[in-house]
Amino acid sequence: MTNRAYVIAGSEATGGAGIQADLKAFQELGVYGMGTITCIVSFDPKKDWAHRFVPIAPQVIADQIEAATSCHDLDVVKIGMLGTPETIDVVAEGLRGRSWRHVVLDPVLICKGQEPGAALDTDKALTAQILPLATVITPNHFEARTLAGMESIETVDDLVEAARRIHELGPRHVVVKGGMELPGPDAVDVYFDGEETTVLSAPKIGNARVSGAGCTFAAAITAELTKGADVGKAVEVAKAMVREGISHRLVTHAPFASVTTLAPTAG
Ligand code: PXL
Repeated sequence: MTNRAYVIAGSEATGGAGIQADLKAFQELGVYGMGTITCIVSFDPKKDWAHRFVPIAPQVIADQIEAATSCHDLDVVKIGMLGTPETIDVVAEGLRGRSWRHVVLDPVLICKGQEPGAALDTDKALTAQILPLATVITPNHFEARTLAGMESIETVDDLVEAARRIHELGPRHVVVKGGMELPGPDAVDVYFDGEETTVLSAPKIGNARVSGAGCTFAAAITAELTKGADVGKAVEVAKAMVREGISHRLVTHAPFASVTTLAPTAG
């Protein structure tokens, strides 16, 4: 396990999403993982599992980035939930301080439980500061609508249009995840590399969103890029892995199931 992958993301205390899912995906795909925690999310079972959100102090984030990047030669990083404009400032500065072969951005836009006003500032800061540094971005349906400025995304053509618009914001590789949100029997993702569009389609499993699927998807892409795969191949492996993880999801006491992190089986 000589390939090293890095993630800067939030902790999600139930283990389904966030940096917990990221590090499990890294391990499962055979890369050595290390992480910088940006915030701590603890769902509240007394309040319908609402998000309790605590940001980590910016200096502590800077310290973690310093420790990880001084200890290891890293050239691929995944960015997950950041959560506040202050966090975005310090992470953007950390990223700018070195050259990356790939920055994989899962643009986690709004966390329930945050002040709506603060979330708006956070979305703006993410778009202004982190998006231009990303080489790969993996927005879900809601994030794609927000970033592309589209009122609705209902068809595969809409997904393609969203991917093209988001590409113009900077990232060379855009994967828009249709997930459960598009009508029809298939979960459809669209990958656009600036020239070619690839539609990835697989039958939906169940009819509910599964916690941690997006985190695992971007983490798996990151792990594969670390090992030298090209983005198209990395996206394929990630889609297969999330499918496997959704079919083996954990039923929990919360109203959502949690993805498990299993390497895709051959074939
Ligand atoms: O799945 C999005 C996500 C990412 N990161 C953290 C989270 C969540 C959703 O709850 O808590 C830390």
